[in-house]
Amino acid sequence: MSQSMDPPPGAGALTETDPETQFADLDVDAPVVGIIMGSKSDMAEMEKAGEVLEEKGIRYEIRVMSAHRDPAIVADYCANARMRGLKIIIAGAGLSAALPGVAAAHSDLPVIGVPLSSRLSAAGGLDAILSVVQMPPGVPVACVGLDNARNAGHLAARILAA
Ligand code: RP5
Repeated sequence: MSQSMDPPPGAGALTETDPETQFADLDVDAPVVGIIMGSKSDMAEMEKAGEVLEEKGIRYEIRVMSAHRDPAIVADYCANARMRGLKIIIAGAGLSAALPGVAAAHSDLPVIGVPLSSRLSAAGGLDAILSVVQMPPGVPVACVGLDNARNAGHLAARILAA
């Protein structure tokens, strides 16, 4: 369907070949948030981020992929995330918790890290907190509290609404 689009003062007119014009009327139901985690054992906590998104009517997908055990899968998923229509990646992991940082290394989307505790955690989960927080300059990860995936869902909703 074509629409008349008057450009704002100083801006060029959108043409029918601009992607914004071509896809403006498509009813797309692709997910906008990707929730990933390092292990199946993280699912019970990470599902809570999905519950928050669902309550707010935000489409998401949820997948298990380990930064250490499936590095190529993580790299592909994150490198293609923007092209697939995702706007935010939520990544949960425990122990050395590399997954959020690796996601931020392979994607320029906002990454929200969820540090998780597990039976092998050192210092009650401080290991994962430090792994998620201590990113090098230029490769940011937003970190929510330990085992607080719900807050990752809330933060994602705020970013999408900003
Ligand atoms: C990380 O190590 C996972 O994120 C999980 O929190 C922790 C334990 O993993 P499993 O031993 O349950 O696979 O990779």
